[in-house]
Amino acid sequence: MSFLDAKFVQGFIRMANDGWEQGWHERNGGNLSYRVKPKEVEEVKDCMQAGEWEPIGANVPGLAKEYFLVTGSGKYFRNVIINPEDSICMIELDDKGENYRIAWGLVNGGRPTSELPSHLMNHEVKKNQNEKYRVIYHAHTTNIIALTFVLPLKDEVFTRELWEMATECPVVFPDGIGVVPWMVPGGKEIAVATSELMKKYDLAVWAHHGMFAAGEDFDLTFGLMHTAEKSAEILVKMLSMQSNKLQTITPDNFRDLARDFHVTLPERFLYKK
Ligand code: 2HA
Ligand code: ZN
Repeated sequence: MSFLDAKFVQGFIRMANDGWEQGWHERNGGNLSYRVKPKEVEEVKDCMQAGEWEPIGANVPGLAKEYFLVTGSGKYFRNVIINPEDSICMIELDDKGENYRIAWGLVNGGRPTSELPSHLMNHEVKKNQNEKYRVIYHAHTTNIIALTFVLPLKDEVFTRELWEMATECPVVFPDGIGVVPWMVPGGKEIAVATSELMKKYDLAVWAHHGMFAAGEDFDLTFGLMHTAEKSAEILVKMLSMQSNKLQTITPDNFRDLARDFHVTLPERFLYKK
């Protein structure tokens, strides 16, 4: 089978293009990675080659010898659908989880996403918790970014405010959402901070920058990003109309919802305002 015909590659390309169409990927903004299943690696093994080993910039022994499909550093989400072999690549990790090499793609040169340390450290945390987690997605979600200028940068506040703006939110992300204060992107420090939050949540806000989402497949991960960003859009609209709510979903409403939808909503998010 040709590499681009593989179902996981098609799913990756579609998700990248969906993100572009949402307006979350100006220029080379954002990045996406997928931890490839062994049987999927097998499907495309005839298309692969072995590039030079390069350092990851983080140690991820829990991901040793795994393969990832990732967007390229400096590449545009806008171009993924028309020129995937130039925009994305498949990488293989070494047996220590310290180096990677390119097995397919980036035909005109380049490197995997500048946020590779964050992606891989998040993958390692999620894989340890649940083998089914395979997707890490970083997007420059406009309304979430806007809110990081006006809301306190606290997990409790972002979680509660986003939950209140759309009834589906506490069902879609019952564990809540974490917030990383502003940090220099691309390095190990922000990767460590994000992966710490990923131990508790599937979503992390990067103040004044964007969001990271983790999930089991492309639909769930895109849907999670989309749901949180849509809720942020409603909050931005509401705050633009007037700064106080006339009515809202109350802590007791959330408790009733939790019971009927069989989700556990931590009480620390249901604080009295
Ligand atoms: O340019 O989004 O965080 C890619 C990024 C860096
Ligand atoms: Zn970014």
